Amino acid sequence: MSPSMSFALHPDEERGDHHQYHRGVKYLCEKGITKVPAKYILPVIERPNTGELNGNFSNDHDLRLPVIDFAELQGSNRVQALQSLSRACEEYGFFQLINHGISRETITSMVEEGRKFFELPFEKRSKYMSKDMFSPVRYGTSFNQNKDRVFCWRDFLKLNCHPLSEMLPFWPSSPSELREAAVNYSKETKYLYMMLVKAILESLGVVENNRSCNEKDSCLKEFEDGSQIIVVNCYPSCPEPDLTLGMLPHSDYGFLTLLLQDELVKGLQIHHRGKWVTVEPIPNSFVVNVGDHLEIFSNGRYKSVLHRVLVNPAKSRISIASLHSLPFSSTIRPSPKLVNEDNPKRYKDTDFASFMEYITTCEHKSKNFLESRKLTT
Ligand SMILES: O=C(O)CCC(=O)C(=O)O
Repeated sequence: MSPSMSFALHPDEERGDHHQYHRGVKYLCEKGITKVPAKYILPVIERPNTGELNGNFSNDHDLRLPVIDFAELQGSNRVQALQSLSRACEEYGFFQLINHGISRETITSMVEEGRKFFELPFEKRSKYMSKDMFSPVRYGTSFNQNKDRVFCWRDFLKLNCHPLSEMLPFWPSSPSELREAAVNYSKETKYLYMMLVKAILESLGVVENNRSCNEKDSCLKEFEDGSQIIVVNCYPSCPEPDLTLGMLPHSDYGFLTLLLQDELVKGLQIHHRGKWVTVEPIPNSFVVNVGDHLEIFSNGRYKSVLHRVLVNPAKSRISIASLHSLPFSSTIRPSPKLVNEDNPKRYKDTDFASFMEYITTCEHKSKNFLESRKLTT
């Protein structure tokens, strides 16, 4: 029996356009599938455990990412904390942030309301399906469901958060507490992001010290007015997790991503020193990663690193990413302070429109967008 024949779908759903897969993985699971349909089966070379076939076999060991203590960064140990931050962004492109100051209640409510959203009947969730990347709310599946040849084992809810007061009325009104939870979460993660931006600019030597750059300074104004998108990722348990991925290898397009991991179910892997390694979640922390825009801004000093998501045979997993960048209308370029004769400009100027054009015309694979922005010397 072919994998796609392994569960019964209503004849209306067995349409040549693979209509049913656009309803998402949760929907398929609710139908009681026991095998992964062909639409989700990756070519052997791209599967999670392909050994040394493609030279990037999974490591048995979990990776403890560098840990940055936010309290130290904001306190008397700032100089040392900035050095650790800088090393983490150069060597890993990732770090775990502890003592971040966001209340447990804000985090728990966001996770719980996000989870409840995916438990709504499909008809309620599907009201928010949209192809418009700028929509205030977007429910969908895979990575780019209009382009992906093979689908990822993931459904998502994306909430555009900027400007908050204009976006909020469009967000889902059910579950009833979702809007309030997401507003609190977006405000608190934005504050944390701004504090991290200050630290990153300082660690790069773009501003001299903490005091020379506060919210009113023009150097931060563009970041303050920047884009923020909250993505609730839902990865249902998968009957054959070796055949598929929750997310294919990708880098994040923005400046920084603040990622809340499921504390009980691992899944995030980063590509580190030629191997895929699993990130060990630390309770009550954020995984923070450098995005393409920060790699460009830092003229290549900080690295936007490939990551992917494994799925679990027994448990579903929720993660929440808060993606931050400059305004959609801004041009991203290497900071002039980081370009000189010894360190020439390594990336072309870029803008959000060229990224959008890229992802709507190509299958978004690996970090090709960033590669396309590199200047060859
Ligand atoms: O689920 C995760 O841990 C990672 C999610 C992710 O990579 C993303 O949202 O871009």
